[in-house]
Amino acid sequence: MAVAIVIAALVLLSIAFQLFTPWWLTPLASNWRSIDTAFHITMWTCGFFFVVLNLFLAWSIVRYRHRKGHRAHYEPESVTLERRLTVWTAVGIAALLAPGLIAWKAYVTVPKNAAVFEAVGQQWQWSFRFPGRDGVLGTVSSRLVSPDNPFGLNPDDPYGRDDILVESPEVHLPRGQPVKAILRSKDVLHDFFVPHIRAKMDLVPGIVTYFWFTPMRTGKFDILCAELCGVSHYNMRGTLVIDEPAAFNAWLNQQPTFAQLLAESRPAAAAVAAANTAPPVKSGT
Ligand SMILES: [Cu+2]
Repeated sequence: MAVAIVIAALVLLSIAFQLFTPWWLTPLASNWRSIDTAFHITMWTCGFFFVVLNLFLAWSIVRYRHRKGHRAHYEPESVTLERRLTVWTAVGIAALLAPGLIAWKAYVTVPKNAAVFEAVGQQWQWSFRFPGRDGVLGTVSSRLVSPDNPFGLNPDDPYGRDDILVESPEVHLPRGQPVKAILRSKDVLHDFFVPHIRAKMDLVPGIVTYFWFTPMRTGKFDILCAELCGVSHYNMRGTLVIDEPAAFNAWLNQQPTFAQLLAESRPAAAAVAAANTAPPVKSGT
């Protein structure tokens, strides 16, 4: 009997927690209402069956408790019952997965007019790349990553010369413009997550992943890494700033291109090389 009361209390507490929790979805800042819809369908369906099944369990414990003169009916197998359970479970899971698949297809079907940016993850920071005037991101290789070329851009690829490199965890995007996010990792698994955008996708070393979204309102939103990626994983944060298009263009124009960074790093590299080859200065005693 006590177990039945505990189960019923757990159901009531769970319902109360759902109704009064302060931890709910952040206000939506993108076009992905379909992801919220899929989330709500899943949550209310699971919630309904959670309540019904647990109350049925509590009722069964009371109804079929041990009493003198009552004997349990022993039935180890019931083919009919198992068949019904299998069929209805399959129908239930398919019904739960279907809306998610529809939302997912829309999430990775990039519209033709989408702009592009790249988010690069490494332990434990974000950096970003835009394609520059030609609209095409230059080719990259992890073999080319160095302190002077942190993005691993191919210096011989003309498409990469005008690429705009943002070596800071703050990235800006224009409001109202569909954008394709291309995701790349330099080391381990990371996950690009902006809760307000409903954007979440793994960065997998060796492959490039992507999704798209349209920012719908201006503001500052947290970028998080949602994949446990090492000791400073908790600190792998960034900021997504959604600007009006004019303010976005002004910000983008202030960021350096790969060609500019190369021109800056070459004299510096030459100076370092010259310093290394100079004879060591003797201490004067
Ligand atoms: Cu990470």
